[in-house]
Amino acid sequence: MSEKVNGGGAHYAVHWQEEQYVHPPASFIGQANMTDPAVFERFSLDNFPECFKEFADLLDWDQYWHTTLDTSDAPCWKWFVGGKLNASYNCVDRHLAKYKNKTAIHYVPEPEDEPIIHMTYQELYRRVNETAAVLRDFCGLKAGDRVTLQLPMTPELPITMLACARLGVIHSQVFAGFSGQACGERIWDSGSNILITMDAYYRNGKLLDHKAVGDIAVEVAKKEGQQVDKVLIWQRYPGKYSSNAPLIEGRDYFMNDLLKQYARTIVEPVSMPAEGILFLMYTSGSTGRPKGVQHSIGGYLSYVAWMSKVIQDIHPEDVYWCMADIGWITGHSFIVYGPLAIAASTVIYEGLPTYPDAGRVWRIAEELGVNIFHTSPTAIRGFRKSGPDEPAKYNYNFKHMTTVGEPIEPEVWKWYYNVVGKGKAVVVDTWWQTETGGFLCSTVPGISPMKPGSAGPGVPGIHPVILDNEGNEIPAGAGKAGNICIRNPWPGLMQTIWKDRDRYVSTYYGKYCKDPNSKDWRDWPYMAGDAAVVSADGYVRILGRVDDVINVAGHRLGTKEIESAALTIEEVAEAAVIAAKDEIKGTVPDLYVSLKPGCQASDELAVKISNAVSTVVGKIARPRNVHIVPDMPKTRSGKIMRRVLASISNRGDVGDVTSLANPDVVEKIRKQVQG
Ligand code: 6R9
Repeated sequence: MSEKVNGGGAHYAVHWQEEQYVHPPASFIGQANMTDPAVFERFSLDNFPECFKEFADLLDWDQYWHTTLDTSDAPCWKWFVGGKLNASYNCVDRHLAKYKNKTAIHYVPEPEDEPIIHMTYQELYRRVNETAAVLRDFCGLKAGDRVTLQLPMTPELPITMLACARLGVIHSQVFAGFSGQACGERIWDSGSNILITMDAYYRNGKLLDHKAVGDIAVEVAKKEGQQVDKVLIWQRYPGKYSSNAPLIEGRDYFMNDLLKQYARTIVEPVSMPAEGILFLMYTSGSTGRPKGVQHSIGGYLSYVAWMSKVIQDIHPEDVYWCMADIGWITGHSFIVYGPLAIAASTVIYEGLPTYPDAGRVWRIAEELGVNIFHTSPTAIRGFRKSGPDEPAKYNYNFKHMTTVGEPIEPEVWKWYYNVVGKGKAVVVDTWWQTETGGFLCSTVPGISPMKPGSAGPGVPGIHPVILDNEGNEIPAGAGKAGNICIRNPWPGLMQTIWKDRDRYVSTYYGKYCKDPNSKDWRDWPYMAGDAAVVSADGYVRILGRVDDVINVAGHRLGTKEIESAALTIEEVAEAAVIAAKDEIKGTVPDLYVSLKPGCQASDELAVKISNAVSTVVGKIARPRNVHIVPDMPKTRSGKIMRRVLASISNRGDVGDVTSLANPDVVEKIRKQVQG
């Protein structure tokens, strides 16, 4: 197991400074969308599941539902059964009457001499319709088909997602920074025969060739048995091709050319069942291939809309900036679907927060008048390091800030609050996952006080519980860590894993469901895979993953994926990756490998192994170090002791290793790594 946090009841000492409350300013409460503490009563388990009607009522339905929650196929929950709606209609069309001239998307390109685009709801409507026309009439796509997108951070990404949603087509967006190999596997798993990509995009001052990545993806998918018939290419500069990759006739098409035939075409939104599938989002699990997390239309959209309104506290007149990439769940839920469902103005930016300099983010905030800001601990640590005094130089005013993706140290939280927020903004620390669609734990900013380093209680409608390894509840305030579970299902929860119901059931319910035939939701606590402690006031502190997943800069990477990549190198006999502590990124992968007999360790070989990881998985998975060791520390039954390797990387205590099959190797590795 990689840096395993004990989820089975280890004692957790709470430091005094982690238990301080910080109260939201009156100026925030005065304008907040939700200030009534009765909301928690309204969403108590006594009112479950009917309380979630309040979520669904934020949407426009073509046909109202008859059953709030159907549990007959437990644990594949069906929400708002009988209801029909369209997600694209809810995010665009319905706002036109009131907001057609309001900005839907502010787009900030990386080169600072390129103009910022302020796309109105009317313009978004036109572009979504025309794109949907291409997908329907040129590609022949229809409801239920899957399409893989590997688009960078440009407006064409949300436009393409909404065009799919308009037709009931299931989109599967793969993070643009992922390798062609990783994208190809996801094309294959989802069974897409269309890939939508872009020729190039900017990052760190360079225009990266992205079409070439798509070509590899198509080849990989083909080898796996999935034919891609068409590759649609958006152009970073419409009318100009910014890639060196050759175009394949009859397969590759420029969107810009296709769209000409569909100018001003209106595509009627397809009325979809609430339980239809909106999108797939692949995420890393502990074993094997990444899993296609499957999200519904009605349940998911109503969940993210309510959370955007109540936890993000977005009003139509706000300028809201979530710095995540839309290729991750945070971007799907809290850049695109949630904010647009409630007629927000949402900011998208290309490139890095610190390029060309540490002032970029605050300059954008000032120029656009951003007042709600959303980012990750890794980004905050980076801001603090590269420009600790930078925010004060800019004239922006945040009233609300979010942190998401990994635990935030109380010290980092305080810098965020005092320096970025200038002591005037509330902070919500939102804990949730790809699988959960939207937030699980967070304070309600207009009601509850904040506690640095603690996500807070369950959001309204979410009832967390901490269980030990035997399934006993660890009471709040016991100071003991355990596995955090949610007692009840909720509308934003994934429907299943695409094509793999068994994996869905075993991963999230295998440990704690006592009766797999039960149709009662009370028998199916959802196990998140994180260790946590709850203090006496019900505030949850997340400690980290309990499975073989490494959280690098807020992104989930499966240790198995990284290790399999290392094993593609001929000389490598065994590979083990662990999470090493990092000042900025929280944790980063450290890779240990042993070689086949007769093979020699060398710097070149280490580089070759490292390159294999970035080619197969993606650059974000590149190991900090590749340690070529004489042998792996192993138990007598032959299991690699990743815990021991993690202690060596993190300069901690390796503990008692005398029961290992090869205790002597531990000291050799320690000397090699620590010097
Ligand atoms: C939204 C997102 C999920 C994993 C999750 C946990 C970690 C997310 C956190 C947090 C502490 C927070 N995580 N938010 N840990 N505090 N506020 O990040 O989804 O990419 O699926 O990752 O991230 O370990 O289990 P995803």
